[in-house]
Amino acid sequence: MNISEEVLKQFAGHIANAKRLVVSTGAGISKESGVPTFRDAHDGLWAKYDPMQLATPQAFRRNPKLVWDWYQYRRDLIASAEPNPGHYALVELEELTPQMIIVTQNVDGFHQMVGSRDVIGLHGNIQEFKCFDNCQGIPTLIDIDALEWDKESGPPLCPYCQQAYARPNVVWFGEALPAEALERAFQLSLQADVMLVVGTSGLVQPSASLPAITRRSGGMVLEINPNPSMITSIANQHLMVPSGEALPVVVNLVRQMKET
Ligand code: BV8
Repeated sequence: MNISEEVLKQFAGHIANAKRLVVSTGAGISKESGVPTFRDAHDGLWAKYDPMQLATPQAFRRNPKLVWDWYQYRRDLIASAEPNPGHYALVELEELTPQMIIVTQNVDGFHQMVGSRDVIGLHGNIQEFKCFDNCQGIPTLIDIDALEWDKESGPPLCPYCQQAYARPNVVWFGEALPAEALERAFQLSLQADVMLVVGTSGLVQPSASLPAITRRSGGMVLEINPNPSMITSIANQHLMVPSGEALPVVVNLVRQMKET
């Protein structure tokens, strides 16, 4: 990693001194697990589709099988992938900084899988399913493993209303984020003295506004992303390194600083 020890120590020092640390993650933290990010070109059959055109209620209404199959493809990708050293480093960081919270845009469930204790999922969970009409309340969760249906035909019908289809329990473009999760994320961003932003392009709102909230309320924004993003211009410091490499090194320095 061609970053000087001095720069790394400065970056880690801000985190070691944080009193109210929020870590905001995007698809980039799962890239080294082999899970393509939203902006990556998907391969094969899905290469010709733009995720932005598929992750919408309109797309699902228009062609439920196409959208259902795309999510099945992504669930298969996630099932064959493993959390990477970046996810595990955040578990260690949580042990060093107990009040740390992770706010993630990701739907792959990797933070929860590796044992991060306090994770706010802003965009839902690709492994969960609900009734498209939320016929029993918001959300009407469905256990599709308990259902029998012709898997080639696309989504099963909701077993409760038998009218609407089952759909992934994720937030689509044009849909509101879960109110409680979003409110908590806003409050935490307001109160944070340090927000560590890892692997997000900062393009998707309202999640992308969280670092600016921290900055505006006097907090510090630190970024880990091998590329510039929409967050970079408001970051106090930016490590242009893949998170799977950077996070273990930074967290190890934080540990040394806290132990001295
Ligand atoms: C809403 C779940 C309102 C589904 C996703 C202003 C305010 C509010 C809304 C809007 C607004 N402007 C526009 C909108 C509408 C829209 C929006 O933001 N559009 C954008 C694109 C212009 N927002 C919405 O529709 C949101 N809804 O606001 O509703 C409302 C209110 C009340 C009532 C009704 C409606 C809903 C947005 C949520 C969409 N769902 N996911 C699914 O996954 O299928 S978003 C999805 O895309 C992901 O969850 C993720 O959030 C996003 C992708 O972003 P990233 O995670 O950043 O990933 P990306 O690929 O972009 O970038 C990856 C980064 O990683 C890159 O920077 C790369 O350099 C970096 N990287 C690569 N390798 C590594 C790495 N980093 C570290 N290490 C590496 N190795």
